[in-house]
Amino acid sequence: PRTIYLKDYQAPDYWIDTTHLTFDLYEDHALVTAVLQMRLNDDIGCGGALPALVLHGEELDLVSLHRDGEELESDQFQLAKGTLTLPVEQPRFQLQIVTRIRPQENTSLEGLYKSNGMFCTQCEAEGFRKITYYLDRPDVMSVFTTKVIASQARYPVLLANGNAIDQGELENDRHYVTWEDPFKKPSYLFALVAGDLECVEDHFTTMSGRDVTLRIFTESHNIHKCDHAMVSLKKSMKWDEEVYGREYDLDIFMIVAVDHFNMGAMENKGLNIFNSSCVLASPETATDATYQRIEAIVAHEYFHNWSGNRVTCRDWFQLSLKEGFTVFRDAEFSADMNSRGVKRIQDASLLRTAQFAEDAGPMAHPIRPESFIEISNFYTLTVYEKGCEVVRMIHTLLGADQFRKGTDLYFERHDGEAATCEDFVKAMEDASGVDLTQFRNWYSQAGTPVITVTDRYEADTGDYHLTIAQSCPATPGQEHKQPFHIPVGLALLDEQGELLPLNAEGIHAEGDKEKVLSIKQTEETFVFKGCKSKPLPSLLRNFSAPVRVRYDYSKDDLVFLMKHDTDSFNRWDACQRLGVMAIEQLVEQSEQAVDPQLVDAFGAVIADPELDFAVKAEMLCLPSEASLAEQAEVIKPLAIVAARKKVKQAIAEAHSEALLALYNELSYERDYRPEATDIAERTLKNVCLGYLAAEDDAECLQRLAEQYNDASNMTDRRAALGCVVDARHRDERLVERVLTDFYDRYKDDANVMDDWFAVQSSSAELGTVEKVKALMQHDSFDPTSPNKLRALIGGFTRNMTHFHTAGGAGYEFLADRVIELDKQNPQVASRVMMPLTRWKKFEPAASGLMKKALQRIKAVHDLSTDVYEVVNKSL
Ligand code: BAL
Ligand code: ZN
Repeated sequence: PRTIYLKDYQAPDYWIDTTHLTFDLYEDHALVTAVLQMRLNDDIGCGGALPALVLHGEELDLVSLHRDGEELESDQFQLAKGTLTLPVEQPRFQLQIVTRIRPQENTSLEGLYKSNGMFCTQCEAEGFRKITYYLDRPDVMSVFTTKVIASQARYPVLLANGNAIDQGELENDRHYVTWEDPFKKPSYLFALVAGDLECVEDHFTTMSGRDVTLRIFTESHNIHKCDHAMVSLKKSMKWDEEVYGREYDLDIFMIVAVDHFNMGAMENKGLNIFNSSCVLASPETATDATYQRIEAIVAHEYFHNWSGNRVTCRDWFQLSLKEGFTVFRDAEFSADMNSRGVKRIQDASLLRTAQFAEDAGPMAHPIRPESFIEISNFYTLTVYEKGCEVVRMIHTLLGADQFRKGTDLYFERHDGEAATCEDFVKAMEDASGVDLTQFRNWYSQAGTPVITVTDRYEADTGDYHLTIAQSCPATPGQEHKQPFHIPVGLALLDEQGELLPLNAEGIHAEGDKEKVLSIKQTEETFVFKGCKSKPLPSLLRNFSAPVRVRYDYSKDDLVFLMKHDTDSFNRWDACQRLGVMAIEQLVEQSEQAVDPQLVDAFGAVIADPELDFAVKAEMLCLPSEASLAEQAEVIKPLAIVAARKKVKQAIAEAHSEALLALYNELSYERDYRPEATDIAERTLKNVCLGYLAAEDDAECLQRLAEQYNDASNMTDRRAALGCVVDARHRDERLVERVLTDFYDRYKDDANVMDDWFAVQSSSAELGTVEKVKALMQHDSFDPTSPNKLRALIGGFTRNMTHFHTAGGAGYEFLADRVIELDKQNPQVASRVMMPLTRWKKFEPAASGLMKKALQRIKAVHDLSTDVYEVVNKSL
């Protein structure tokens, strides 16, 4: 396989002005006719001779090829693996290409395929080349017209991008619909759907008064689960007008839910295709977390209409241009719709747990990678979530008003174009006058920077010296890094816990109590005047940059911040730090007692009457196993699980009365609403339930069974199920009973069944490798469904107890699945193998066996580029 480099980017030799597609869909194949108006790119110097045209194409049967109406014989063009090359005689010409494809046999779920009897597409990043020969690259933007022809009885609904302009009936019970998308777009935004679907319809009036029809399509049995997505869509449309001044541009906006989908959702112009798990919800079948995820993803895909579709990416190295920006947009939207503090905590927590791990692993890459073998491997937390943080830092450094001027300028300059990350940063700079020269290092350098903070107080002068030093560990191919431009949110707390005015030279707006320091040097010192005693710094407030902070906080300091800090994120972070300290201590010396200071501090959080429920729930969650693993020098999986469990039990036992009182206070009957206040109460209630389940108390099983049985919504039922499965004094019969009951209730709901598999495979009690193997044979398990694979296998790889402690059997099981899956769906295969790539961080007993499993995968002949790249980079 070939490595592709950003530095080798060249503009295409030809443009495609218009693309007319006709799809004739049959039960065993589809015929695709593409009529392309081609034009030489005048900007490339070709010295008189016209360059040959090289089109991308994979897994296609070429039926015929015409150039300007004349059929080309097979000796007039060359077909090679992945390309079709033909000579060109005129700077403008028309191509007509007919290909035969087999959507029914397409298991990679890239291009055109079938899911539950319906035809659908996924073209990002390079799936369009499995539909027809084309210049399948994002800088080639074309106006598409699509005619879809199929059996009227089987596929009454025929959809494609844009507005429907024609439809009619044909012979043999066939019918057609023609769609026209007036906006130029790259092929990765193409979409088609044909199926027996129902839809819910609504309308939105845009800020200029245009009426837009909104439709969400799904199979008829799920039609009652579309309301939340529709509400979310309308909120998103309004928010984008209010916050960014961006209006929707077509007459219709459609979402289609499909069960078999590699990603969460896809922003195809006017026709978003969603993994059904990210669109369908009812109180009985979806948890609060699912409701919130749906709101966020509907918004994300909708926001792409501007940040991604109207302005797209020049090449795939620029993926973060659309993804980082759009994640930032959806995160701000969710913060506005829900609890801003909790949204920030959850996003920062995900970044620190999973993206920091990526940065520290063999696949580490900058948010704008410099090379790749397979672009599908770069739809990563780095490109998306760290990319979002980079955009957020620009927002922080510029301020909201200048940032908005920057986005206006960016959209104005690049509407209808394929742009680069550099174009985005330049627009921000030009609109605001803020110099972002050094800031660009965030785009080109991988790794998680570390800021090390030291301080000194001079009692006689009242001066407080704060020194911030930065460094960044080496990452593959990047030994030494240039310093980053880092916004560091800061406040200083006095002995009473009040914020002090920040009076220091070089800091504008003296007297402010909160400040974002703009750090550019390897080391910088600030001297704050007039401090009556040594202040306690609150650092990186609101997680102002994606960095690690090293400051020598004592436990007393952390308890103080938990109580007094006005920044929700730092208050939560103080809890996490204290939790990490206590658990790490037990990982090293398991026989020690649990730190009483931590137990008391958690008691104070439980009892705090002032604390907002949503933040309280977050603060009471101990650091996750994954987060503890990320922060460990050497990962000792079993010791982490045991230590965390011991701490949780100690908190539960010490505060059982208070936890029960809070649980009871929050357990009252109410109709389900996915509103922030209700979600906060349910979350806190179920956090309490989790602690109560860790108690040495026979009543607890009774309570779990009651909550499970009486739950009026999935959030409460699912929380109880999780607790029953992993309760301290499990009752095997109760476990069996609730799992069977859950199955019986929801067996017809594919998305809930995903969770039924995940709850078992991820369980420290149930999820043995034998159990997972048995579940793979279950009637409800579908090995062709990415959701099922992610639930069962992904759940198992998150299961620290059984994945890592079966004498290597867990790793061998995963290697077998990867090898098997690679033939079927390389994208999913490459994803599920990721946990093995972290082998170097594990204690020797695990590490050697993980490596062996990777070596076995590497030895397989004919690996996909997806798996090949990951396995080779990790060994
Ligand atoms: N573009 C792939 C799916 C998403 O990020 O929206
Ligand atoms: Zn996206």
